[in-house]
Amino acid sequence: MTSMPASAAPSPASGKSKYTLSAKLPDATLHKWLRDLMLIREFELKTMAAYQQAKIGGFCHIYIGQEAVVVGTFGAVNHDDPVVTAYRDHGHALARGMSARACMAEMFGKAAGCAKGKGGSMHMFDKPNWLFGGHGIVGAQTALGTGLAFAARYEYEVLKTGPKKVCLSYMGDGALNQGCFHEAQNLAGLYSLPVIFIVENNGYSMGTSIERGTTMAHNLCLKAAGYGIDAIQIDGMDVMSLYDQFKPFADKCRAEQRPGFVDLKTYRYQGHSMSDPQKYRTKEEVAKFQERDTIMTLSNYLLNERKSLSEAEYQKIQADVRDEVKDSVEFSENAPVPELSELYTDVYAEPMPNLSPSGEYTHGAKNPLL
Ligand SMILES: Cc1ncc(C[n+]2csc(CCOP(=O)(O)OP(=O)(O)O)c2C)c(N)n1
Ligand SMILES: [Mg+2]
Repeated sequence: MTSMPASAAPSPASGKSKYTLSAKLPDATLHKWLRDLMLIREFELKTMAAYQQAKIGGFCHIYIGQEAVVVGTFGAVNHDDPVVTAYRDHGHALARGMSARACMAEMFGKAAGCAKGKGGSMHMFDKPNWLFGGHGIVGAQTALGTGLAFAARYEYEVLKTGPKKVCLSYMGDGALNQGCFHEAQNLAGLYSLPVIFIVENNGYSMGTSIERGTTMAHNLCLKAAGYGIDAIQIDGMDVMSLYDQFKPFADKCRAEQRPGFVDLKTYRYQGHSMSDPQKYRTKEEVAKFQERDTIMTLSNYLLNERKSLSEAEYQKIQADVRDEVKDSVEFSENAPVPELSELYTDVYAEPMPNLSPSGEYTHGAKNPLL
């Protein structure tokens, strides 16, 4: 699967744009979105190739088809709004600003990787870019997202050290059934925490379709209603219309410091992981979603409707992202593995005895929460 050349895109039906907020964004922003989408796609294609050559080990889940989700939702929030996600996380890392080198080297198990080569594909972490992982336990990250939102609201309201933030907590549709997620929603609703649970609803949890796995699959928003959480359903295949719907919702969650829930309909073109015979769906079903591919739709809009991008500029972006990803593979191949001594570091965050009743840490620092 390659990103489709713009020339293959159908002509727009009419001269009038169907987009609202996103159409008002500067050319540079939309061109950057296109580049990010194409970078993620190219990165994933080369990841698959490296995996097949056994240069990458462990579990590996490809994001192709879902790229619009991260590009459109990140575009609607600030860079210092915290983000946490599940294991299908390469796209989140790249769209947040992690270098292709740090992301690829992590999968190659090299010391230059974002988690020093100790995490692999499922554990992309990037503190400067406010990405708090990459987590392999289905649903577990929803509790972390709720905690990040608690911290953000505490900093804003109590400590008065930060701006009003909103935390984006991504999850797969399979996580809807995890107890942890329901506890997280309950606390978020009860304490009014600014966390947006974004369900990347690609229709399948491994080989189980959403209809076979969860109640009210036709209207997931009803699940959030039980926790007093506002919810919306968004088509996540087209980055611009996704942004148009998500932006006001995220703004409201930030302004009111309230949680939100988004049923974001998307689709993965590849299998669940690198070893998936995909017996549970048809080629026709995959093709139906590919007809609405976001790279095709956005490049078509920029080339033919908005006319802000030339065919040559489009080709240049394609060549640039190919170079960037090729460089990341070469870099990762040649980079050193972690030192043996690294086996014993980063195992525990910072081992520390319990807090003393007086509110002092045993090493002397005052606990700010007491
Ligand atoms: C608690 C837990 N149970 C089971 C698994 C095994 N498992 C790994 S991925 C996965 C499917 C999750 O699907 P979904 O949440 O829809 O995410 P997607 O792969 O579609 O992005 C399962 C069941 C796990 N990692 N954690
Ligand atoms: Mg899924």
